[in-house]
Order: sequence, then structure tokens, then C-alpha cells
Amino acid sequence: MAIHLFKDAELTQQVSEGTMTSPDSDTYNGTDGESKDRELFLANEQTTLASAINDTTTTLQIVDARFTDGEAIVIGSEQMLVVSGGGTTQLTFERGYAGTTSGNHSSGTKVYSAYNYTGLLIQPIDNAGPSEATWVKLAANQAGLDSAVAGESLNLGDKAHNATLSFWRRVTVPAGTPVQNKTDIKLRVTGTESPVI
Ligand SMILES: [Ca+2]
Repeated sequence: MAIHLFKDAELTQQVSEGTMTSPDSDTYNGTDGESKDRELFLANEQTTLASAINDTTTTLQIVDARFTDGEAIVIGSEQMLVVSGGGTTQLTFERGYAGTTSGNHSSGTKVYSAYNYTGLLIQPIDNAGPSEATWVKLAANQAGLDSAVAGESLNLGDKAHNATLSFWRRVTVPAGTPVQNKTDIKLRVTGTESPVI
């Protein structure tokens, strides 16, 4: 899916997916047991235009290399199809894709992958040995963590391509937990991905 978890509202710190290059990590006192809360953010793949374009420009610069060939993106109300240059910051586009109208776009305008989402679910899982998924509580806001059920999924509902959703997680390490670098608890994001029409 063209959707990712981030540790900050500015969406600069993406939580790594399947690697430990940038995990949502904390250090806990396992002797006495400890809980830590964090707000996480869910957003579409996105960047900004690095220069202005008019309604006929087919090659443009984006700030970060976020898209692949064959992918549709949204700038304002216009969709474009990435024809070439995927994986780089200079892309060639088919303008006015999916029945939208070509327009002028100024430098700094947001560029999103052209997907909307329904039925988004965040699920704590554990991929090694006994499950410690119950160390995780999820809630729509921090106050909700107190009454959240340990290990239970959180339903975030629907998300438009340009919306950022947020939720809170609480990880509780029980007292008497030995020293370790624990990497087996993950948050799985599922949902239905649909093209922006
Ligand atoms: Ca485990």
C-alpha cells in the first residue's frame, strides 16, 4: 500500500517496514516494569513540487523520490500518471489523468499517491516465539489508552489521499523482563486501497 506510519506529524520520520532501520523504539525498565505512550501518524506517500509547473508541463521536479512508474499521483484536483523517472525526483507524467483537468501548480504544492483507504485497521502482532502483542494497547487518543484492551486492534475507519490520521500506542513491559533487544512486536496496517476517482 502507498500508506505509511510516521513518528511525527510533519511526516519526516517514517517507521521502517520489515527492517530495523527506523523502528518505533523505546528503552524500558524491565526490572520494575514500565509503560511508554507515543502518538503515531498514518499518511499517504507524499512529497512537494520542487518547482512550479503550468498546465502543459510533462516533466517536473519533486523534493523526495516517492513514486514509481505506472503510479497515479494527485496535485490539487489534478491526477497525473507517472510515465517514467519513477524512483527519482524528476518524473515524466501523463497530465489530466483519470478524467481530471490539467492546471497550474506552484512550487511547494503537496503531491500525493492517488489512493483513498477504507476500513483501516492497526493490529499489534508478534512474529517470533511466544506472543507479546498484549504488551501493546492502541487508542484513538492518549486518554483512551487507559481503557483500551491489551493486544486488540484499532479501527481507524477511512482516509482520503490527503488526510493524515493519528492514533496512540502504549507499550507496557512487565516487571521482571530480562535485558534484551526486543524486535518482534509489530504494528500491521490493513485496509482497502482504492484509486482516487
Ligand atoms: Ca514474541
